[in-house]
Amino acid sequence: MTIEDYASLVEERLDRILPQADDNEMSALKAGCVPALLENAMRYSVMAGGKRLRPSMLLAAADMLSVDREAAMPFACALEMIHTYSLIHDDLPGMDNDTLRRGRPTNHVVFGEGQAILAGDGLLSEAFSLMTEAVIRGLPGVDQTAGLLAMREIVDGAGIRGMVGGQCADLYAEERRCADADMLAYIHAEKTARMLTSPLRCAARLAGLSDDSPLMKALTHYGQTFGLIFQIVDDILDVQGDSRVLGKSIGKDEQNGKLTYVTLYGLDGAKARVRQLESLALTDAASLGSGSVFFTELLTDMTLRTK
Ligand code: GRG
Repeated sequence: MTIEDYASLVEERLDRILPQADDNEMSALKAGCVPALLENAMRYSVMAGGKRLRPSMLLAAADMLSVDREAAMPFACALEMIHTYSLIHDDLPGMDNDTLRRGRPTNHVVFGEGQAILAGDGLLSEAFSLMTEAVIRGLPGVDQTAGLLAMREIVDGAGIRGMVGGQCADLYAEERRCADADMLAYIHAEKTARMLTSPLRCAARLAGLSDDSPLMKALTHYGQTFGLIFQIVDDILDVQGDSRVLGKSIGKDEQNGKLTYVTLYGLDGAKARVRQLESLALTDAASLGSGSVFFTELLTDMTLRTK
C-alpha cells in the first residue's frame, strides 16, 4: 500500500464520520443536534484535501504490526481531525493570520473568526469522542487497556506537552524576535514532530508494545527524526516553494518574523541538516524489519516534496 492508498481509505472514512449538514441551516437547531453551520465549517476544512500524512503513517504502522485495520481506523481519523483543527486555529488572525490553506480560503475567511474557532474546537472534541466510543465498543483484536494507551498517545501528542505547547513557544519566539537554537529545537520537536511520532506510537500501543520494546524505540526515533525533517522542509518551502502547488501562502515566516531553520542556519545549512537527518531516519527505518518499505519511501517522498 502507498500513501495515496492509505489517504483514500482515510478520506472515505472521514466523509462517513463527519456530521452531514442539512440543506436548511436552521433545521438542525434543536437540542442534541449540531447546528448545520458548524457541520459545514468542520467539513469545509477536513474535506479540503491535504496529504493525510499522519493517518496514513498510523495505518501503515498498524499493517506492519498486524493490527486489525478497523481497530486502527478511529485513531487515524481522529488524528486527522485534530491536525485539521490545528491548521484552522493556526491560520487565525491571532496566530499566523493566513488566508489560503489546502488550496482554499482559510476557514475564518469563509465562516468568520468566531465560527472558525468553534469549528476547530468541534473537531478536537469529535476526535476525542470518536476514539472513546471506539474503545468503549471494543476494538477488534485489541484489549481495552491497549486501546486506552493508544488513545493516550494521540491526546498527549496533541496537548500542552506536545503540539499546543510547541505552538505556544512558537508564538512566544515570534513575539520576542527570539533566535535561540534550543527554543527552535523545542518548537520543532513539539509543534510538528510529536504529531508525526504519535501515529506510530499509537499503532505500536494497539499492537501491545511497551516503551521498552526495541520496535517501539525505533518507531519513536524514526517519528522524531522524520518530524524534524518535515518541519525543516516546510521552512525551506516557505522560502522556495510555489504557493499554487503548496496550496498555502509562502513567505509567511519572514513576514511574521518567525524563528525557523532557514533564519537560523540559512538555506544551505537547513538543506544540509535535512540530508544528515535523512540518513539517521533511514537507519531507523531499516531496523523496522519487514514492512519498513513504506517508511523508507516516505522519507524520500517527504524530503523531495513540493507540497
Ligand atoms: C493551533 C494548537 C495549534 C497548533 C498549530 C499545525 C500547526 C500547529 C502549525 C502549522 C504551521 C506549520 C506550517 C507547521 C509545519 C508543519 C505542519 C503542521 C504543516 C502542515 O501539515 P501538512 O503539510 O498539511 O501535513 P496537510 O494540509 O497536507 O494536511
